[in-house]
Amino acid sequence: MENNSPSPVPKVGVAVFLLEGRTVLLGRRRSSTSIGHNTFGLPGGHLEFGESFEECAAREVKEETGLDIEKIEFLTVTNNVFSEEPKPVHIVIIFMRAVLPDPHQFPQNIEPDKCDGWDWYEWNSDNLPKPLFGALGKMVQGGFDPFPSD
Ligand code: IPR
Ligand code: MG
Repeated sequence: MENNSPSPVPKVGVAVFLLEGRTVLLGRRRSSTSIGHNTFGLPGGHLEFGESFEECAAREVKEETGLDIEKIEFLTVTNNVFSEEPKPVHIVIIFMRAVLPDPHQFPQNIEPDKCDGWDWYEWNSDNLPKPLFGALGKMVQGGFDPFPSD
């Protein structure tokens, strides 16, 4: 029998704003086993035992898109309780940013069971796809800017 009771402890996720010009990489999530089904989210996933945030960011982006990244930097952290999900979960999400060493690399959809495909979107509320993954939507509403100020 399926267990729909909440996970007893919070998890840690790492999500990556992969920046190219004024755009970010987003994909529509397919989440039969995870959260945010049909919402557009950043590449990322769960922190593994012993990993640094930077290592997790690089691993998850590679696993999900085939892309190598560099200049990986911490941006912010959010505390997220997904109580309305089929399997409620509490995830602390570490948001990182990074860029491509080779801007001519194209993202591949390496995990089609988890994502419909990746594309680049301008980071403003008019041009972003909808619906956004919950935590990301709140950041847009709050005016969060993942781009460096210089
Ligand atoms: P996986 O590890 O399957 O990529 O998990 P995810 O994409 O559901 O990630 C969960 C944490 C996210 C929201 C940063
Ligand atoms: Mg993921």
